[in-house]
Amino acid sequence: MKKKFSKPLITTIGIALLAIGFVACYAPQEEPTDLAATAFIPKPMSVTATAKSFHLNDKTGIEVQNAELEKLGNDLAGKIKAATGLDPVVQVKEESPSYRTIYLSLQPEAELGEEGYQLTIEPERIVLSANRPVGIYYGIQTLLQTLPAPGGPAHPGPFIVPTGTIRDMPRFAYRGVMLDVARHFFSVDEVKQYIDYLAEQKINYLHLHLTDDQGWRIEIKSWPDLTKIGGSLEVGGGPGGFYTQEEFKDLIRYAGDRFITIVPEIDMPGHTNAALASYADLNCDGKARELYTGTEVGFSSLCVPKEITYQFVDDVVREIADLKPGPYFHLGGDESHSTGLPDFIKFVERVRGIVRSHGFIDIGWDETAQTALDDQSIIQLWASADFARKAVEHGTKLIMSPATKTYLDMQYDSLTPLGLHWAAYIEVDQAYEWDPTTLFPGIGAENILGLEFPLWTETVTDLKDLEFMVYPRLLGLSEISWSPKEGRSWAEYKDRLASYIPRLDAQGINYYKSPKVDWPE
Ligand code: TNX
Repeated sequence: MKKKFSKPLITTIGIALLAIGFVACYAPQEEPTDLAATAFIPKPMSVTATAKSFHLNDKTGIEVQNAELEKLGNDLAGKIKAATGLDPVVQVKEESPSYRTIYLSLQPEAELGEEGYQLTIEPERIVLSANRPVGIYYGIQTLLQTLPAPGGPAHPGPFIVPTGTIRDMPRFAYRGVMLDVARHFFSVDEVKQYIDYLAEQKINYLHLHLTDDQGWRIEIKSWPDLTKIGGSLEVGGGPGGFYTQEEFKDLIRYAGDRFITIVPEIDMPGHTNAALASYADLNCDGKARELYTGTEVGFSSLCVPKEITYQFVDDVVREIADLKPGPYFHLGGDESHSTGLPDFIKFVERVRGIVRSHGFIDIGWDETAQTALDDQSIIQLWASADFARKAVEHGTKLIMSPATKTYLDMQYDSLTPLGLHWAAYIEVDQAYEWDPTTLFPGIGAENILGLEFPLWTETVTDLKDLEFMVYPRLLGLSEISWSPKEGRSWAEYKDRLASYIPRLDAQGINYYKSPKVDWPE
């Protein structure tokens, strides 16, 4: 017997089919994605992929939970525009976020600490939460790595963001780089460009080596000849330069907007020829030195017995303190080969007192661990594990900059056109395959405040040179300072690095094409 369908049933089936068709046409095409396969550098603490996608398109807006986050929302909008051409609208929205938005919110979660964040990407929305704005800032850097790099080729979109959850926080509190602006001067704009790059890797300190034998680079109003004379040249005899105090404040602000703190260094008592050439009184014999444009070290010293030396140091530290750079002041103290050891100790101890009297925490190169230390100072290890071990006996914390691993001025190999090799040749794999907590017996995680990657500039003259020495090593070094140690391997990292490289290309960064990496075509 032929069964007849009732009319209402046919109608219902028809509507159902229409609805399925509608959903099939209008639901976003769900291509499988893998958030865990994204080439994040530094690698987040944990990534859980859910194999769907968020479509970033011209309907996507940015919502922020309160006015405090509006600036970060605008930053993110600007970065999305640079990466995709889209122009998302930013709105404050206290309650639950709308569909198709990227939502930034501050949510207390003790486990994520001061700088951590959680990024939850679902097809409907992206939620970025953290305890503090700095965590939101770092989450933004991670999110941006799921999108094309700024400056890349035009792309109509939608931009597919793989879904899942990222929970992330840094391994070390101090993640720094040092730039020597004394051997070769770098302009405010060049330093700002470097700061922009550093922010992408969640670096939070920029140590500026402001003075050396070849140049004095910061205006000190009570000692104007420091820059007038001492700032006039650089290595090789070029015109040098210096930052006015206004320019320096501008740099502090610019870095601060990117959650980067400037650490000023005035290197003393050695590495001071530029000051000794500017003021005859600072010399023990009362005679001004000639300006110096070579690259030798260890020949200059402030005059330890003279009282004017400490008046000078006090004026310099006070004027820099007035610019409010941040909590740290680096007093140098390296390679003071023409200062006798008793004088060196006397000098560093007195200068440390001056630095502290202006409210700073003092940092010194590892030689300064030969003085009477306490747990308030910070020692920067560059050459001597013995000095560093002496420091940790007093509870002093370390910034780890072992020259054999972290010196960005070391050549990659013997053919590298720039750089030095007195410490080592440092190939891209060697800069990555080490750990600060196991490198030296007697120095462990509990002694380490963080890491810093110095670029000395005897051979580095401009931003393109800088990029070549810094990239790609900085990427791996930043990962050592940010990401968990567990599971780190060169074999895994080198493919991720290769996948990350188009981001450097898109930004026009001049990086070293190491034979250790299979570069993308
Ligand atoms: C040693 S590292 C120095 C610098 C040089 C550098 C060159 C350190 C604390 N002092 O004066 O520029 O080597 O690699």
